[in-house]
Amino acid sequence: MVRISKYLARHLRHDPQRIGLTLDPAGWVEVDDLLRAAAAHGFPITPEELREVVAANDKRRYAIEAGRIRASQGHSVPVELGLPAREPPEVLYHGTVGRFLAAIRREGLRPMNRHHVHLSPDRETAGRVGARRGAPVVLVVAAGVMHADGHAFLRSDNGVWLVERVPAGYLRFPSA
Ligand code: HQG
Repeated sequence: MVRISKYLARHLRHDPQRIGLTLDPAGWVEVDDLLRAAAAHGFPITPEELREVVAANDKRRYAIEAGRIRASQGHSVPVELGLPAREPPEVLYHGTVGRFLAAIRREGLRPMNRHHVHLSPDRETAGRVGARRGAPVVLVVAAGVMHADGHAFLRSDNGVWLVERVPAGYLRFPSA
């Protein structure tokens, strides 16, 4: 399951051309085309396996609709997910690691290789995101104030909050 999920992430978020796929402007591709392309490139996936990965994925990374599939967020290729802008909660969280803090204090949060900065609705989730890279550090984002100042917030289908950047002034860093 994890292997298939990573394969989907690679080809639905980052490198569809590698297996000859083209995503539509909103990131969708026909399920049949995906399965054919994967098989032709030495990674056969059955329709049952695909359904299971999509349904069982704890983070709901992928959505299937009307015979098509897309990644819910996290793209590096240009896609327009068509998510409505919404009012965020007063506070959101970002999980990172200590070695990035000096740059983040200087530049704020930047999307790096993705389209957006990813923010979590709670500390625990942010902690897990940070822990992918080492001892997690959780930053508190003054999302309500940012929104009032005119920054647009989107929420992906799987509950991740997305924003273009977070200027350092809206961040609270842990003391010590
Ligand atoms: C850091 C996973 C230096 C930022 C997770 C992060 C999430 C800076 C890294 C989702 C910086 C980017 C996203 C700056 C930000 N200077 N470093 N100015 N601004 N950073 O992976 O938020 O498994 O692109 O703190 O669970 O870690 O893909 O973002 O450490 O939901 O579904 O640069 O990815 O979900 O890393 O993770 P990422 P992220 P999936």
